Formats: sequence, structure tokens, C-alpha cells
Amino acid sequence: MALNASTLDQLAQHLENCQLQAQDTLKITEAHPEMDWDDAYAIQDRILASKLAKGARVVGYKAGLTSHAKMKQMGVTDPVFGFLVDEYVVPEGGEVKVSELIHPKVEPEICFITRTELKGPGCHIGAVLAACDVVLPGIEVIDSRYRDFKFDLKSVIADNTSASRFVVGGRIASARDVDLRTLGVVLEKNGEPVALGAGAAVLGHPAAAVAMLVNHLGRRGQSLPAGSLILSGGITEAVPVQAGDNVTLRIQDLGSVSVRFV
Ligand code: 0L1
Ligand code: MG
Repeated sequence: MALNASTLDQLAQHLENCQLQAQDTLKITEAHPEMDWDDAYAIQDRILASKLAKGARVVGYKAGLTSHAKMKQMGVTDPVFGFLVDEYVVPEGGEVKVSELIHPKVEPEICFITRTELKGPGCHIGAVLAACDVVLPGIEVIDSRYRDFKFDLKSVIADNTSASRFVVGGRIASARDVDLRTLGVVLEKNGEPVALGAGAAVLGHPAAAVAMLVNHLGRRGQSLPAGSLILSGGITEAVPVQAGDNVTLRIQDLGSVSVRFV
């Protein structure tokens, strides 16, 4: 670790305040270029600890930057991982208040729910499919706290990978009965298709993103508990949204899920 405990505390508090007050900031590596990967996840851990201390509940995890479209859009080369808490949950068909966010974008994702605990290292697609009964469509609303979405990987990890809201719904399917690589995905904004893709855009198979998450947790001495929801990462580029927009995600064989921005 390159940063001391009080700097980690101060950066975590700053990023959480930016999230809660819908205030943007410069990427934190500008002031702390020596920050390392462990520092980045330690800041994310501190944000989670602060939320848990205020009564939040962890509902799952997310993988981000798992598709080439997203990596290219953001100018980075590796996936990142974050946590999901209950304050991010939006009901199917529900509203997201744009005034609570900085510059939201939406991403179409294939989501998994684990039936049994998963542990790394050595987790692979087969173990993920064996442990997950259910897959379903999800729209992630990302909202980087960094000005104009300009960041590097360490800054974005510290910022809990831009997590802000998500909605899951549609039709639940068995993770083993659908070919997640070939599922067609259509993201619509106000009735118009704005992004198209297929499951294989996520690391060749969306379950590969879950396996990477499990191996990441394993390196940190953690496991993925049974009953976790996992957002496996945006299949297409993220699409900006504003108040008045209605967004629907349709995934072949998995139905649709919608959210409104007010
Ligand atoms: O979920 C994601 O793919 C987002 C990861 C963080 C990068 C971003 O804000 O686009
Ligand atoms: Mg995402």
C-alpha cells in the first residue's frame, strides 16, 4: 500500500460525499499519483464500511469494463469489480431521479443469482453455471463521480466502479438452459434501439466475468455468498440518459426490463 490509513479514510469519505451530494470531482490519482491497486480497493472497502455502518445491506457484486466496447469507450484494458447495496436497487419499471445523480448512463447486462457459495482461486465458467440457478436481464445505471467520466482504473475502482442504481426483471431463466453467448440484446431509449449486442461481448461468455469476480474475491480472502446477485458487465457501450427518458432492455429468451428517468 502506498497511502496511509488517514488518507484512505479521507478519500473514501470524499468519494462517498460526492455520490450522496451528486457532486463531481477530479480523479483522485491527480492528487495521489502513487496510489496502488490495494489502495484503490481499500478505499472502495471503506465506502462499503461507511454504508454498512449506516444500515445498508450488500445485495451483490458487479463486474465492470468486461466488454471490448466498454474498454474502448473508457480507454482501459482490464475489468474492475464493485459492490451492490440495497440503496442502489430500483424496482422493475420504477423511477430514477436524475437530480440525485451527476451524469447517468445505462448499460445492458446479463445478471446471475448464486444458489451456492463460490470460492476462488480457480473458479471457472463451469463452476459458475453449476452454482447459479438463475439468469435475468438488468439495466445498470452508472454515474462516475469523476468529472466528464475521465478516470483511470485505480480511480474508478476506488469509486466503486461508478455504481449508482440498477434494475433487474424480465423473465428468469436457468443459467444452464440458455446459451448466454448467443443471446441477442437490444437496449431501447424512448422506443428507439440505441445499442445492440450479444452475450459473448462480455469476455466471450458472461459467466467468465463472474468467475473473474470470484477469483478476485478469493485473492482478497473473500468468497461470493449464496444468494448474491451479480451484474456481469455492460454488453455494449454505456448510453447517456436524462430526465424524461424511458429505457427498456430486451434480451432474447429473457424478456424485458424497464426504468424511467425523472
Ligand atoms: O459497470 C461498468 O462497466 C462501469 C465500470 C466503471 C467505468 C465507467 O464508469 O464506465
Ligand atoms: Mg456495468
